[in-house]
Amino acid sequence: HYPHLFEPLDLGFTTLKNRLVMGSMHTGLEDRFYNYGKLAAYFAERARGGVAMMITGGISPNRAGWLLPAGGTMNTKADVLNHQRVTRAVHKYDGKIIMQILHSGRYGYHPFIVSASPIKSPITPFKPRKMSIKNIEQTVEDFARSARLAKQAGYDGVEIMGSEGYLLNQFLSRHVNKREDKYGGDIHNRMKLAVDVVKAVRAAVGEDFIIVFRLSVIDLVKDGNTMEEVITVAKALEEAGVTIMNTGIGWHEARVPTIVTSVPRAAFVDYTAEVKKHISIPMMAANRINMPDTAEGIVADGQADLIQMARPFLADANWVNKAKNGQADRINTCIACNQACLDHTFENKRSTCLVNPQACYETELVYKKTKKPQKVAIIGGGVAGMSAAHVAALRGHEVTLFEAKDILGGQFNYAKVIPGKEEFFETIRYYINELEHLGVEIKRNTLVDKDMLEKAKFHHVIVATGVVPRSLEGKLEGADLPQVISYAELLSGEKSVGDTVAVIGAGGIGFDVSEYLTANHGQPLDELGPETLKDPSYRPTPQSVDEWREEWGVNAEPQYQTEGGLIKPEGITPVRQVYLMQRSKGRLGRGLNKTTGWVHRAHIKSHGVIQVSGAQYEKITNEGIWITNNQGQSQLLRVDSVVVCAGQESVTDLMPNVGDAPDAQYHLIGGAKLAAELDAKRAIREGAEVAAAI
Ligand code: FMN
Repeated sequence: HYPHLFEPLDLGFTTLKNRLVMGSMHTGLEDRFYNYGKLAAYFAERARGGVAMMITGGISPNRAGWLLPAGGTMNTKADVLNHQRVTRAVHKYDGKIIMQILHSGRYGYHPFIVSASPIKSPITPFKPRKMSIKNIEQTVEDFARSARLAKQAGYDGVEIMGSEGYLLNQFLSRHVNKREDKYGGDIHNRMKLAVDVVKAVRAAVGEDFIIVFRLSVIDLVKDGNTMEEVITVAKALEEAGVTIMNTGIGWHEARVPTIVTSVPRAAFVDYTAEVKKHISIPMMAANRINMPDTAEGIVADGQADLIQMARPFLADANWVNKAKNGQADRINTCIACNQACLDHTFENKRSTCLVNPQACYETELVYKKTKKPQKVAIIGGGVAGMSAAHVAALRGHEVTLFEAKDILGGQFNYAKVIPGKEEFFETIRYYINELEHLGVEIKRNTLVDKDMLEKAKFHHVIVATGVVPRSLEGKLEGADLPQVISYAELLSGEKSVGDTVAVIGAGGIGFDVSEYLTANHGQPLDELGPETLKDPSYRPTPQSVDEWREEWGVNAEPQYQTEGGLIKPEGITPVRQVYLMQRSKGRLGRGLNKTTGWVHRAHIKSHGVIQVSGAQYEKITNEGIWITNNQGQSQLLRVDSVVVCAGQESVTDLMPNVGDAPDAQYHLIGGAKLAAELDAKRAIREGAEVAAAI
C-alpha cells in the first residue's frame, strides 16, 4: 500500500522510516511545565501510530518572541529536563521528534513585541518596536542557543519557523520590512536574518542534526514575495545548512483561507513542487492533505519528498499504521473544521479535536477494556450516538444502535452537502465502518418506544435522539405556506426553492444555507433527489483547485510574479438572490468561530447575499416576506421562497419521567441534551465520555 509514502528517506546521517511527518501545532500543553507528562503521552501515541517524525508546537527563542505571555520556552536546564520527558517518550516508539523554534515578531500578543519595522499587524493589538542591529544579532544567538538546548533535550532536530507571517517572514517580505540597513531592501538583504539564523543554528548543533526550515512558498499578502524571490531564499537556506525544506502557506493576516475545510485538498502543492525543482534537499508539502491517496499522489508525482500533516494527526493518532495496513477507509479523517484545535488556541484553551476528543487528553479520556460487558442501547445514529456506540463497543460492551431513519450520520448528512463542507462525509464514513468492524448491531428504520426499551432489558440506554428544526408555524403568519421550508427539507433534497430566497436566521446553519443557495459549484440537491442523499455512500464533489483559486484570487501560475501570489478574484455570478436575515442588530455572523467565521462572511459577501439585521418578521405572503426593518419601517422583500434556520429543538421523548425508576440507567447526550446552536464537538465528546464511564 502506498509504496512512495512508505519508502524510507535517507538524510545521510539518519533515516526517516517513511514520508509522513506530523506538522507543528501549538496545543497549549507546551506552555506549562506541569503539562509535559500529558504532552509526552500525546506525542508518544502518535509515534506509536507510525509517523516518521513530529514537530512540536512553536517554542520561542526569547521573551520578545513569545506568542502569548509566558509561553513555552527552551532557555534553561529546567526546560531541558521537561522536554526530555517528551523526547524519551517518542524515542521509545522509534519515532523522531524535532522542536520548532518560533519567534512571533509582530504577531505576539503582548506589549514587548518586535519586528523588522514598527508596523502593527491587522490581527493583533500591539505595535512592534523596530529591532536594532544589536537586537537582531542577539536574536540570532537566541535561536542558536534554543537549538543547542533542544539537542541536549534529546530532540532529533529543530524546525525554524520562517512562514505564516512570523518574525523571519516579516523580514523576508516588503510587506513589513521597510528597513534601509543590511537587513532591508532587496531580497538578499531581507533574507539575511533567516540565513544568519540557519548558519548560527547549524554551527551550534553540528552536522548530524536535522534542521527543517518552514518557508513561505506563497505569502498571499500585498507586497509579499514573488516565486522568484522565494526560490532565491530557498537556495540560500539550503546553502546555509538546512536539511529539509518545509512548506508554509500564507500569512495569518492573509484574506485568503489556507487551512479551513473549504480549501480543496492539496490546494497549494504546486508552489511546493516549484520550489523543489530549484533545490536538492528534500522538500515537504503541507496544508490540507488528509488522506493517503492525496499524499501518495504528491510523492509519486515528484511534487514533494515528504508530506506534513498537522490536524490529521489530531483526528487520528493511528493514521500511518492504518494507511500502511490498507485500512484507509478506517482513518478518522480531519475535516479541517478548526473548532476544537485552532479555535481553542485563540480562546487560550487546550487544543483537542472535534472528531477525536482524546486528542491532547490521552491520559484523561481513556477507553479501558471493560471487565463486565453490559448491554447498551444507543438511540439515535447521529454523531453523538455513533461516538457513544464506537467507544462503548471498543471497550467490549454489547451495543445496539437504533436509528429512526434509514441513514446514519444525523445532521452531518446536511453538513456534507454544503459546498465547501464535503469533508463531513468522511466522519460518517469513518463511524459506519468502525461500528460495523466492532460488531455493533445497527437497527435502521427503527423508531424505538419506551415499551420496547423496557422489554429488551438493557443495562444502559444512551439517548442521542438529536434535534428537529424549530418551525415558525403558529408563531409567524404565513409560515405554513408551501414556499416556506426548513433547512432540513432543503438539504435533504425533499423540497426546492425559487430564484430569490429569504433565509430566516443567520447562525451557522443560516450561513451554510446561504452558501449552498448562492454557490456556483456543487450539484442542486433537489436534482439529486432524496433517494441519492439518503445513500450514506453518496460523496459530494468538492470545488476544483482551479475554481477555488479563481474565486479567492490566488495566482495559479507556479512561477507567479504577482506580489504574494495574489491576483484579482474572479467576479462571481451567484445562482440566486438571497437575503440572510437575523432579528438581532449588528453585523451578521458575529457568533461564528474565530478562525473560520471570516471565511463564511467573505463568501456571502462575494456571492451578493443581502444581509439584513435587526429585522422583525411580520408575515409571509405569496409576494414575499414582510419585515419591520432597523429603522422601524415596514418593508416587503419580494422572494419566491423562505428557508427557516431559526434554531432547533431537542428530541427527548424517550427519557424517563422524573419519578420513574426504569431498570436501565439512562444518559442524555448531544443535541437531545442541549439544542442551542448545533454543536458537533460537544456531541461527539459527550458520546465518548458517557461510553468511557459505563
Ligand atoms: N504551525 C506552526 O508552524 N507553528 C505552530 O506553532 C502552529 N500551531 C498550530 C496550532 C494549531 C492548533 C493548528 C491547528 C495549527 C497550527 N500550525 C502551526 C499550523 C499547522 O502546522 C499546519 O500548517 C496547518 O494546520 C495546516 O495543515 P493541516 O491541514 O495538515 O492541518
